[in-house]
Amino acid sequence: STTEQTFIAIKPDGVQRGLVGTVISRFENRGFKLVAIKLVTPSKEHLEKHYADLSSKPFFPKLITCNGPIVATVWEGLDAVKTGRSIVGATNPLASTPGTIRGDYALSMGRNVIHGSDSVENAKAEIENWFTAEEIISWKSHSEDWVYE
Ligand code: DAT
Ligand code: MG
Repeated sequence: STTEQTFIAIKPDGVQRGLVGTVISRFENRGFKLVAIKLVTPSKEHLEKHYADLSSKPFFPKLITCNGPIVATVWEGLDAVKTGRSIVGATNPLASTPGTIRGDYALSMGRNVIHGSDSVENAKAEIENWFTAEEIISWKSHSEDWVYE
């Protein structure tokens, strides 16, 4: 549906490299609506919760190491989760197609610039983990009738 939401975060490497505007532009340009955004330096506990599914992986300690601010965002639109993942690209940037964010701006797994939710269910949980209900803004975009027929 056109009100599906996904959690997209620009990771510390993306923030450091000045890719915040680029990432936001790609989602805006595609037609998605920004409904939440903040710059935040997450705690280890917060990252542990975010990456809980991966707690048994050998690279988990690295994942939950706080190495600077991230930009947390929520985007709304048609098929936002799946389309968001296709904008993000494959987990390993070397396997990401040019035209995706990782395929255009990254080379290594631990520096892959961006996070995107992988299912509607996980998106809901991630949005809740990063934002309060009041931080999710409901608004009507003037483009809506021109993005959707
Ligand atoms: P994605 O970010 O594409 O959803 P994921 O959820 O499987 O991928 O993993 C989360 C992050 O963990 C990923 O963006 C980069 C890191 N990661 C995943 N697999 C890895 C691996 N085999 N070695 C090192 N880092 C890895
Ligand atoms: Mg993932």
